[in-house]
Amino acid sequence: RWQDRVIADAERADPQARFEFDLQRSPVTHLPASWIGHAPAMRHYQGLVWYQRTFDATALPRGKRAFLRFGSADYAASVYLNGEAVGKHEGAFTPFAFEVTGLIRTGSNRVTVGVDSARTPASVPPPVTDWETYGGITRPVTLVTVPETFIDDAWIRLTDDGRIAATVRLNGPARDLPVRVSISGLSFELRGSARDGVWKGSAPAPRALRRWSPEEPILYDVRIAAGEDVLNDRIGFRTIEVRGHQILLNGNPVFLRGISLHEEELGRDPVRAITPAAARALLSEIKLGLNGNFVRLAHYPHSEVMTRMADELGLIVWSEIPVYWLVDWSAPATLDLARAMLRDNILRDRNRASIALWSVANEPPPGAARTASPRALSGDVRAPDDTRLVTAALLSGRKGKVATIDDPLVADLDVMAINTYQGWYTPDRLADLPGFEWHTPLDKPLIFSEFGADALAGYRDGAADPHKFSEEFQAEYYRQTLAMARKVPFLAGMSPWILKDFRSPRRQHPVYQQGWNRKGLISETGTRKLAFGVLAGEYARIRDRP
Ligand code: GCB
Repeated sequence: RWQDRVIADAERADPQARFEFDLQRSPVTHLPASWIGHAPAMRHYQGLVWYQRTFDATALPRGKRAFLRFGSADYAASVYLNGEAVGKHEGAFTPFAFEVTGLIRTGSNRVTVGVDSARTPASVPPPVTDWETYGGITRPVTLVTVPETFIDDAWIRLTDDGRIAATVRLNGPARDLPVRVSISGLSFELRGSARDGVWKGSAPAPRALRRWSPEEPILYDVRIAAGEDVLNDRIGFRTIEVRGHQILLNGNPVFLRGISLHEEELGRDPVRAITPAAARALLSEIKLGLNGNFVRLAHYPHSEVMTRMADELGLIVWSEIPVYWLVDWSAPATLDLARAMLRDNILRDRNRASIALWSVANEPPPGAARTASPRALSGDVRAPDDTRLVTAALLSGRKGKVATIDDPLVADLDVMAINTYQGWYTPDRLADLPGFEWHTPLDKPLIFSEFGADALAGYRDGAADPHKFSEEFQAEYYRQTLAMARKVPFLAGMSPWILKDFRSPRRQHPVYQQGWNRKGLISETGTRKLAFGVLAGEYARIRDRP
């Protein structure tokens, strides 16, 4: 399918020729998109789809290099240009780029991509998840042209001791180029010369620097120049650290008033097309509607559009890789894959001030064998990024009304995080929830990274003891769970499950779910349920307390 030929021409030239395929006469679609956006019947298709298009390129000037960059492809992709294989990638949520300098032609070029959405138990994530697999080329594809030696990576940040630091990595034959980092509006500049393709520099942050925060999400225009290459970015500067059981933003304790979010836009038929407008609509519900300052981007790295919008709107972000439920770690390649995802997520996003937490796992099942891999991942974070906190969403032990944070992984984390569903997945009465006690032997901050209950928007039940799936039940569940949360002295934040009802093929209750997980505080079309107001009220109270 990736041959560089026009099938109709081949058939005309040789009337005996027959092919199993003809991509040039296949249905046309617009990318980025997911299977379900191509055709509703493809919603649950798990397997291979071929894409092909031609594009014109002007002659690549001497000394320039060209790359094909994919924002993401779900789940595995093989890329071909003009009949030649250029590379493969596994993992649905991180970007990848292949060099095509020697292959790109002046004039017409043919790019062919096979995308396979099927996963195995050793995939990350494994086949069973509680969300939709949006197979396809779900984020933009770009042809990037750069100088022969270019800035491959530039990490610009504020350090805990008040300096602005830059690490710049070059790719190409010139290893010792002059490097210059400047921040407009601050008359700040760092200059130096790369050694063997790497340059590190720092200087005290100017007094005039205004730190990024949810209240003042200030971003600066930063210019990074090395040799002939220039990168421009918009970057905020802040510090995030832990002291005892507190999280400190810019040195001050902050309580994370958040909610979880899947990468799925509002509307009756989402296709996972995260435009700036779609991201703004979702994140504004959190920031303005819920009085929030925090979002857990579950359960995988979201589109760059989302993290950039969080920077702009002022929301602290939890970012995670899809180490979810039952990953089969028996093949060493699986841990390598998860490590690559974590690294690529960090490299993509470490200039985003909004991101405060890297999460390495969600509800890994108990057992020594499964702890080893998340533990290795938590150890990986600090080398590429020592300016953020490491966490993982775990389950707790329980005896009667005492819950104990006893997962051995917490010892490796900066911030403990617990998913808890008492009163929804357990027979506990809602009125008993405030009587729960939380224990931990460690002096670390805790986030309730999930709690929630399903409600179908519009299903109202005015009885004294409302039914599950009613808006009243969900609202009461929130009231009682929040009453429990208020009594946890080491609680530093929460991201209940979840802002919006989201597609999940495993949620098939014929009346209440019909393919949607209904734990949203808003419906898929944005209707706010009663519990929305309960959480918004609690967050206003926390925000305004002296
Ligand atoms: C969880 C999972 C999340 C599910 C949620 C639920 O613990 O982390 O992915 O969607 O519970 O609704 O059961």
